[in-house]
Amino acid sequence: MAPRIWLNGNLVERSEAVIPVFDHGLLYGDGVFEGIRSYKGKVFRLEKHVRRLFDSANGIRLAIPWTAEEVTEAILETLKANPLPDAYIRVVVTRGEGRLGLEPFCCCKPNMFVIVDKIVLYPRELYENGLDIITAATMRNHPNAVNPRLKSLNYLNNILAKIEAIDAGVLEAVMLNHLGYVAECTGDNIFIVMGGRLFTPPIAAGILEGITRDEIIDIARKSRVEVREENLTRQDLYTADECFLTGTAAEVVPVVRIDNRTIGAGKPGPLTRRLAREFHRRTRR
Ligand code: PXG
Repeated sequence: MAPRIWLNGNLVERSEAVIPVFDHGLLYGDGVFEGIRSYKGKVFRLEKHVRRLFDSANGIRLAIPWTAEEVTEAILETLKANPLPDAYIRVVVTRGEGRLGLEPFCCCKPNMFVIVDKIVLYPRELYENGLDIITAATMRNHPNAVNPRLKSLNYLNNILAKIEAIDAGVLEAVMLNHLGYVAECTGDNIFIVMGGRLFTPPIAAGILEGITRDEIIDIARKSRVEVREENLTRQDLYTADECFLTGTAAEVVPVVRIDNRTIGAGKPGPLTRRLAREFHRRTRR
């Protein structure tokens, strides 16, 4: 069955799901989005994703003309129309159609759409063997520019870092912030294990407050693993016992090489495996 897209209140065929070329989401990347997953037909942490969508919109002074309940309903309705056991849900709200020129408030009606599809970010064997990543020269957005906490439609900065990764023959890149500390990867948060403790950069390092990140912190603390949100340097990554990435699409991905330095034993570590297993359990129950 062809996918059906929710567009401004209607479920339409893919060929009819079109956005005008004068939409500022397209002209200027002026808009926000969410990437959500469902497992066995049940949406994981839907409330948190909807809240973050509204927080992102608020950050760019975009008033979503639907309530949080209506957005939630739209997501569930689209999922029902596209029955996939494990789905990826993309919610996008653009500034809407306007004139040429940056002025956002001439766009009087935001466009919103919801796509339900499949997503595969990394090949299956990488979850067993671990990922090889690099540090990108492109730095993460300064928090006083477009704050990385906003999931905006303007991901070019991260795309530039992703291109660096691809050029280097790997799949992902870690980005540093304006102070040179580790921020996050292009679409995932980063964690390391050192001496049995879990470390991850704080939100103030200029990162997206990942919903998977929160989940992993919670799982670790509940199993009495000490978690520290601290500034990390590249050298901290190189000397870590274990390293892994977290994200809605990627879930928990072990990292075994960074800038050609082998991390720990060069294979996914025991705490990484344990946290990944528990995360898997939480998403499917
Ligand atoms: N950092 C960045 C920059 C992200 O874009 C994460 C961290 C992880 O956050 P969550 O809340 O997902 O744990 C993200 C999330 C996609 C896609 O289509 C990207 C993300 C999530 C889902 C899909 O590329 N990024």
